[in-house]
Amino acid sequence: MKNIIVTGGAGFIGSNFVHYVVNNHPEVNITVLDKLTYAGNRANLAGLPADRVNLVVGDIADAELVDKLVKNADAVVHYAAESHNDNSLIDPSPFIQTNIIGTYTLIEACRKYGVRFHHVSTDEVYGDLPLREDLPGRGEGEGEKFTPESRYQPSSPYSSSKASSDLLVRAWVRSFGLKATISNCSNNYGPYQHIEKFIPRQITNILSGIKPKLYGTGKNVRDWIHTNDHSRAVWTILTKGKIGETYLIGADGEKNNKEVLELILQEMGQPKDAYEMVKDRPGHDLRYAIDSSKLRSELGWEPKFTNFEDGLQDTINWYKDNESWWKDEKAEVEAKYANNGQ
Ligand code: NAD
Ligand code: TDX
Repeated sequence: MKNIIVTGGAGFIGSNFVHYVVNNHPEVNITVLDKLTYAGNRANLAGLPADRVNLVVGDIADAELVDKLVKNADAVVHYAAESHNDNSLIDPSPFIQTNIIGTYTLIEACRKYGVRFHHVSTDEVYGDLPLREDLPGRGEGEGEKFTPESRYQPSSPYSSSKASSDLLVRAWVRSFGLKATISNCSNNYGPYQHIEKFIPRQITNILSGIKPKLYGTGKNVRDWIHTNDHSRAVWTILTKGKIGETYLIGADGEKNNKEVLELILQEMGQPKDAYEMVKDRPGHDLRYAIDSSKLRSELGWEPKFTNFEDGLQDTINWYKDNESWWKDEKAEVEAKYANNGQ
């Protein structure tokens, strides 16, 4: 695998993967295909060697461009997406266009040229799980986590568009022999995450003198994984995964939103209750939890960033040290939320 295309490689997780490959696999050259939407940022690729990383600014739904690039590639690792649930509730249309039509465009080109495809997806395609406190036996039994066999029942326009794209990939594998794998990962955190997302929004709120905003009661649980662990998992699946298989990526990082916010406040020297409760997200998924035993036992992957508090502190430090990366966008992002009562 010498020449790979990374779609969405100027976004949060895609750019982390590009850095990971450049630093760990010197034989690989990367073409990043990214539209540079509000979520894409050239700065995320700064400092990478120009002879190994080439940024093509373009749309994954542009069939002509995609055909030209895929023709000369050994593999496509597909991260590009509209990725924010709250945005999908305001206007679903770009989610349908990029996540569904865009994925369709890529797999058609990969089918034509017999190119290996890895589809990066989310645990949200499986809908949500009951809170552990509401489970019989306090949730210690079976059936408490998502597995690759879990039923698809997405809740939001975002997650249903990702579910649609997963199903297209599965059908292209079965009907056309597309050489594809799929991964469904839990919530990522780390540097370079857009400030519309929960953790960076609250960190940059505190740094801007704005009170953090918690949706609803804060009981909703997310299963956090450091984005570096996600990148290593995707590389493992790309190189060792079995064609046609789905792998779930997670690091046993379940925490409710209130706990996460209190940790951020504590680590930033604020009182534990220095936040506001705001309007809940419509259709807000209750709990996500990943069973990643297939990835661990079959492909030998293990997460390395298992101390959430330490990873969070590093993330806070990164936003403190890189104000110029986020400051210009802060007012606009908060105005959009305020307009929505959040
Ligand atoms: P992001 O919003 O930070 O980045 C998305 C990138 O895709 C941006 O660089 C953007 O410019 C690009 N893009 C958007 N539309 C495009 C188009 N039509 N053509 C080309 N490029 C386009 O998202 P992220 O959080 O880095 O997520 C990346 C992928 O990982 C997504 O597929 C997402 O569903 C998946 N994922 C994310 C998480 C998470 O916690 N953030 C968890 C699991 C899976
Ligand atoms: O201000 C906020 N307050 C708040 O309480 C925001 C922005 C969010 N929340 C809550 C909603 C969620 O329960 O925090 C949790 C995390 O929210 P997001 O960061 O928006 O992530 P989520 O909706 O869980 O989806 C994320 O993980 C799965 C990514 O954005 C998706 O791309 C990925 O597929």
